[in-house]
Amino acid sequence: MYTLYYSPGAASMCAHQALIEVDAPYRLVSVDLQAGQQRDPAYLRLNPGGVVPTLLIGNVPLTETAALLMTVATRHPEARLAPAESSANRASWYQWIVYLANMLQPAFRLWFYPADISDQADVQAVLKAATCRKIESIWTRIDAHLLTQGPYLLAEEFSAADLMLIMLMRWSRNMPRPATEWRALHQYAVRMKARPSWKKVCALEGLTDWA
Ligand SMILES: N[C@@H](CCC(=O)N[C@@H](CS)C(=O)NCC(=O)O)C(=O)O
Repeated sequence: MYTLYYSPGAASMCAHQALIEVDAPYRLVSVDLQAGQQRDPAYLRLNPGGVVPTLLIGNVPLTETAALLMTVATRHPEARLAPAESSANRASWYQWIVYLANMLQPAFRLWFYPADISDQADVQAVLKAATCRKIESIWTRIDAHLLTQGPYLLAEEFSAADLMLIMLMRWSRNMPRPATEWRALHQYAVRMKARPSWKKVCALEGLTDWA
């Protein structure tokens, strides 16, 4: 039995969608980020960083979105969210998840939480502008990849890496240039949003803002 500590649309979303895809029994626990519940001492014992998501596997807490995603995919091989162990796609799968976790997700962290770096409004403005350019350059790279090697990150093989990408694309919806303004990314979003697991995770998390 899994327990996912989540907040609607936050980094927990792709792990939630993965749990739906693998059809595993799980329980959701809401963490109200606005109310600061992520800093409650009881929650910090599970996730010392004070962020969502946290996944309890039995009673053992696991943190870091990419780790949750890879763990759920690997524990449920029949759902085929992870390519076969020794396949070439398995290596690409690690590469894409680590790329998204190392390069794109931290850029979004700076975009949404510039106060992590500075309390000064002018510093935050410069940081956000630079971060916006960084995120857009990543969309350009992924768009070019999908254009020639799509339709998914691993060509014909849908995987957990796609769950992470579509979540991160959704985060750009209110940015000056959302990810869907890139042609291949737009088509990719249409494809990904048609998945029953996407519709279900949005319904369960009450998300109606990226139809
Ligand atoms: N590296 C962490 C980052 C998680 C993260 O930044 N989560 C955000 C929501 S998307 C959060 O909990 N923010 C609340 C806060 O920082 O107070 C992960 O991948 O799990």
